[in-house]
Amino acid sequence: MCTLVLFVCALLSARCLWATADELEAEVKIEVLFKPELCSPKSKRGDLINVHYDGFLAKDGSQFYCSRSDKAGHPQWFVVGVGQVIKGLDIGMMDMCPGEKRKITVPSSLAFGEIGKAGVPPNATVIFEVELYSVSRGPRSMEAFTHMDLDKDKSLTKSEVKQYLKLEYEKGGKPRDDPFYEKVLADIFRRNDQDSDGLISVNEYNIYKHDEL
Ligand SMILES: [Ca+2]
Ligand SMILES: [Ca+2]
Repeated sequence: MCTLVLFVCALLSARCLWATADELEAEVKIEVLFKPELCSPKSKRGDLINVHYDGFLAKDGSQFYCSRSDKAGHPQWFVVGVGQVIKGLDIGMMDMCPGEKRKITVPSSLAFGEIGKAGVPPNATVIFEVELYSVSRGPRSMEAFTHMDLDKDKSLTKSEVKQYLKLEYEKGGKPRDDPFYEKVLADIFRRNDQDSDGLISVNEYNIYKHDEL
């Protein structure tokens, strides 16, 4: 049934764009390994999340990715639900709260496809073990942008984003040192500062519609 749906999509790609959300979700298997008693806030499309994830091949359990050792071992930041990670993770990390752990099984079509990547052969089903640390509500809302844009010049400098992150971490009772923030900022700017001018403009920031907008 799923295979058929994808096949039809390949033929009718325009329809596919509109029709697949529910169909795709059906293909990602989510097992909740741990859920905190107080499970809030829950991740939604457009939220900035901070997460550790380990990737394994379904066929033999071998590990191909570990965010604890790759990229200097700091948890990864990304905006969920907008294509910054493979589709299977975008789908599998919805409605997830800080502290929650999940095992997410993703078919190859929603992971690395027919080509694969280093450590992942073609057409491989992959499994991610994911631990979510934080959910920043609506980082793509203009309200959040205005809040971060301290000098109101409609663009975000690294120091403006840094102050925001510091506050977020301090609120969470986990202040960090400067090298930590520098790594996180480098990550955020690499993904979002598309013209590499060192600033995140309104357009660069607001390219995705948040559910609440
Ligand atoms: Ca500014
Ligand atoms: Ca820019």
